[in-house]
Amino acid sequence: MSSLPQKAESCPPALPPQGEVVRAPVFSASGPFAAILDVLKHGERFLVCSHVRPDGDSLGSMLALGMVIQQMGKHADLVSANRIPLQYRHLPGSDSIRTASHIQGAYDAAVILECDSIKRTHLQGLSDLFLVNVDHHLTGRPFAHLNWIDYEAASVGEMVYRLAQAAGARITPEIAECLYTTVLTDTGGFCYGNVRASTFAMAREMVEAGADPTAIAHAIYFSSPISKLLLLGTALRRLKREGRVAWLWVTHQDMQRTCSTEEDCEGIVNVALSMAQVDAVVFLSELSDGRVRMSLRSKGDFDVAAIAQRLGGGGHQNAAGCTLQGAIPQALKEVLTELRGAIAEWNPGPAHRSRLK
Ligand SMILES: [Mn+2]
Repeated sequence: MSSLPQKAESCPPALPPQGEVVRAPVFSASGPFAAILDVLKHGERFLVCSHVRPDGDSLGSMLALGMVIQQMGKHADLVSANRIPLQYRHLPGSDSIRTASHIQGAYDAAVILECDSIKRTHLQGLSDLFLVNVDHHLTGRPFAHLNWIDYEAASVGEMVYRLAQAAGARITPEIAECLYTTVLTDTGGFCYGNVRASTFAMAREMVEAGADPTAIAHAIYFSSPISKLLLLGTALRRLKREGRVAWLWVTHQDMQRTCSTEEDCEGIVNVALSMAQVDAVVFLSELSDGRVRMSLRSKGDFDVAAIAQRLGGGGHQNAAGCTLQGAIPQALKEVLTELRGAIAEWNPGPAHRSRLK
């Protein structure tokens, strides 16, 4: 990879307006945050993309960053390898996201959100560009020319918000809606272990800036097509529990029978996690190419990111995933071996122990 351009080091970061409470990294005189801001200030044309099968955080972050770049008087192309899932098509500007598998054209930089590698975007042609990596996954990696990975951020949208503030962007109702969505979805509706007081502070600021929490929650959580619920029913009939671990799955045939798509698999794993006395759940779905997609979820300090990573994937402590070759029985066997081992060795922290009874 080529070295960092000179101009990225030359300019100090913008200071936030006086009296405003902003987190420490914004004030850092050097480091990736300042360099990224500098790249945005000096460049003219940007590509903004995220991971394959985009979720609320990737889409909300892409759209918000695109709008911030536009406010800076610059051009941003938003590209995704997959179409936008139904529940996110209400997001302002969602029709400006182009679905493509190849990147063409000249850009001053490509900002890659929420990815641990170029590969995770499923986009060809990125490796020739100057790459900026903004991520918050435990399994995040410094694969780009500039890498800003903040494991503490509840969503990448929270990081985009910090960039927007430092760039002096106005948080319009449209940007607020996109950023609120990133926090809502990446915390599982303010339920996961990544929720901090600062998460609510940001949510509040987004609502004050014009985000409508009821309308957003309605569009995301109460607008499922019937195919999704029929698929959920199929998965729940297969639900198995063994101690603190539970699992369920759907085949490609199930999806055909219920007229559902891979998109409809989203969220099934969380329904299983709602079970009492279960701390880890895996949901498996057969992809059209014969591979098996796995979604892992956990409660408290039980870490499924480490398990996903051992199987070639990644993610967060409470939400992770990977894709395996082969059939469901084999994939299930592999992941259960990992889960059983990890549960047996797990030493829950005090907060979790009180809930184990
Ligand atoms: Mn995220």
